[in-house]
Amino acid sequence: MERTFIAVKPDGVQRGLCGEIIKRFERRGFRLVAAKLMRASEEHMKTHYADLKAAPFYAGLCQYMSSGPVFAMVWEGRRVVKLARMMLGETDPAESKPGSVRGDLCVDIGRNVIHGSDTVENAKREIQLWFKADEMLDYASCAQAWLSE
Ligand code: IDP
Ligand code: MG
Repeated sequence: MERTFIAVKPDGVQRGLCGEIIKRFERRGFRLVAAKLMRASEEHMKTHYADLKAAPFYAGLCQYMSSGPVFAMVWEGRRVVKLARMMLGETDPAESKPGSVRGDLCVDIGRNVIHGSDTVENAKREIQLWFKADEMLDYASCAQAWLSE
């Protein structure tokens, strides 16, 4: 079973979108294994976005991400990394289809309300960065038998 790291960014938390976003992942059939509201430091965000170090928006991005509470989550399910990215939409809300989180809930690439890991490998790295092993819960979901054949 695959896991991915999803975070409601500070703009999403401030705009009251945590519930809306959780709802979408729950009803798709994914299982929440960890969640916490936290204020990330700029250092933490620099590590998280290390691959974007050379981007012109890197400094502003790390400031924005540490400017208020982030709702960090780990979701589990079959092909969850890829399916979650589809649910997020494109990085730029203007390119995101209606029905996606970014296509429905935001307008600006610099305030695009949600983060989701882009590969299984990055998901592992990000989950380790944001959560300790004992913050993730293993439990059986009663829906599991009805989600896949
Ligand atoms: P992703 O979040 O869809 O994976 P990335 O390319 O990994 O997109 O970029 C990380 C984040 O950096 C984006 O979600 C967005 O918040 C921000 N970002 C990306 N491109 C731009 C830009 O051109 N201007 C401002 N912010 C950007
Ligand atoms: Mg990315």
